[in-house]
Amino acid sequence: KRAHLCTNSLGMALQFEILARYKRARAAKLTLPHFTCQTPLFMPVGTQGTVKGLTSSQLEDAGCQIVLGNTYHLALRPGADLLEQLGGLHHFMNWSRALLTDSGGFQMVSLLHLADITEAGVTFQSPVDGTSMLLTPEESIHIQNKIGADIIMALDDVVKTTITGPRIEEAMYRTLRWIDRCIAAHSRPSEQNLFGIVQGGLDPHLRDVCCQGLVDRNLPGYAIGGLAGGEDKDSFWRVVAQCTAQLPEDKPRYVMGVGFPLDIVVCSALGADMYDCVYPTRTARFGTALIPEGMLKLKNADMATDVRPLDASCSCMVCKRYTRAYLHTLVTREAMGSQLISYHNVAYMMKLNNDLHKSILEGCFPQFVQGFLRMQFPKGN
Ligand code: PRF
Ligand code: ZN
Repeated sequence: KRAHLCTNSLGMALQFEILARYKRARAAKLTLPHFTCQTPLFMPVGTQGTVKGLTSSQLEDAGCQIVLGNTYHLALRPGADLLEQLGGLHHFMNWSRALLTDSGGFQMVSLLHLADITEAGVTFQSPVDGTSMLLTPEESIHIQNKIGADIIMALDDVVKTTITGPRIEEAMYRTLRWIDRCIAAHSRPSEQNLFGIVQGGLDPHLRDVCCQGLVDRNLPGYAIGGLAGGEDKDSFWRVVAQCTAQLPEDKPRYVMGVGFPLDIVVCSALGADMYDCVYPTRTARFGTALIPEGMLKLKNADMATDVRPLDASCSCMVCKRYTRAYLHTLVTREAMGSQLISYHNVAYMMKLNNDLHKSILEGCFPQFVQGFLRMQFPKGN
């Protein structure tokens, strides 16, 4: 059932066809080895080979096109060799659509404060037995080759955008040195697409050097990293705007760690195509549903007697079957509560993707953005 992809001499395993534009925004068809996707595209995070609370078939029903996995978590459990023996992550989780794995460094640094970055790679204390382990760019790529995702990410040196000084510059140049080690280590370029990651904090010069350096490597796609880490919105959007202007038109652009609906709409207007974040599923587990008006807190007492669906404009399984009152009763008491809200939230994000895609195709992107903003900010702020 694999899409036939023509692999060029540089070994790309994707096609990116822009179907329509509205100024900088693009609606595209992204053909990957396991699935043909529409952009703009949000990818739910399935850290351990599962998007928390949802089965593979529910993800499919909800319209999900790419699921994200993490190299670090999958390498610890079940382990890369075992995954490879069991037929790769697609087979293991019985997911026939596309997968993307992140390289692992960012997760180690953000989850384990024990992680230490040197030129060799990221050193960390194993949470299994406490021994010191080193994830090099080569090792990250070897593991990702075994996991078998459609898109694999380069190992990058990520620092918080809220710090300043020479560490930002060091991390950007190290990310550029590591990309060559990643490219050299990649053993399946005709089956898996290696994306480079732009770093450089909030410094336009460093972002410029990094974009240029990565574009010179002619990769199948590019990510904008190091954002969504507590910087103000203005700085965040400025970096995205600069990077999308410098990255090639004909390759997908992925803003990492971004999943607030408003950010997705703004970044898509700025020419970004792909996003991932734990937000929609994490906020569901805390009892919050995403709706066109913003956030609906199911724990609130006024939900107890509300017999409306979560979102009257949503046609997902949850909105067709259940009331807010029912979900209010389940939430935080029954696992099913967070599962149903997660399902709706993923469906909501997929509908947002689809609305963005369609509005760009139909030439009414500004009207869509206006309508979206009016719903989210009725008072105009
Ligand atoms: N790099 C990697 N993964 C990431 C990020 C990054 O910069 C972000 C943004 N902070 C989220 N996930 N490798
Ligand atoms: Zn719904």
